[in-house]
Amino acid sequence: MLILPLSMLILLTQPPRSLGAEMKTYSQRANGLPGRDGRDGREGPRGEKGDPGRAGTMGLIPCPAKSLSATLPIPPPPARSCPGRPGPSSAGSMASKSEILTLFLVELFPNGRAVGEKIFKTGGFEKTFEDAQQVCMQAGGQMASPRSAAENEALQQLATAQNKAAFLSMTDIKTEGKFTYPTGEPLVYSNWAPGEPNDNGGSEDCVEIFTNGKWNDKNCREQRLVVCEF
Ligand SMILES: [Ca+2]
Ligand SMILES: [Ca+2]
Repeated sequence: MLILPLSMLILLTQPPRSLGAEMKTYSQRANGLPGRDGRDGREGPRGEKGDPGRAGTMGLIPCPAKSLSATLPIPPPPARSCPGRPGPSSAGSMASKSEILTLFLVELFPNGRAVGEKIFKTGGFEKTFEDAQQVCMQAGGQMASPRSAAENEALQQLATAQNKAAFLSMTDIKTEGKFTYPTGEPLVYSNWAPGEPNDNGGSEDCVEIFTNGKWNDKNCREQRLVVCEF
């Protein structure tokens, strides 16, 4: 009879702490899992204006304009880079000379002609021999002195283009009948028209070239087309 009261005594004397812990565990198992995240909220108000950015890098330097580009069909340079300088090779040098020659011939057209190393150019106006001499000298040249058929033909073309006879540099002022260049040297080439020179009226000491290329001695005070040579 003593056993039962003892077991009851043990049961009654269990610490109350363990019973509270068991109840707490039960309580946790009874709650649900955390729910899913909610939807995003509405857009907030506009922020303040930001600071200005840093300075950008320097742009490309524009290509220098080509001379005579306005009169020649030279294509515009590439938009993003400038053409480089001609290289030191012989091919680059020849291309450059060719370009210079083209510009030179364009500059002469239509009032100039290049024959060998000589250049003839007319101002398109007429003057007396003395005035023509001065005009050509002031331009750094002298009056036309054709010394070959090729040079004479170039002068004929200029006279034909202007439809005017032109004065040449030679005269027989010093000795009648003996035509010389301004240097005093006698003629090395001539293309006289039939019956010329005739010193008509005893007063023809200058020379004109007709549009057909033939020469005639003429009075120096007449006015003829000015053609200089350089
Ligand atoms: Ca004469
Ligand atoms: Ca004559």
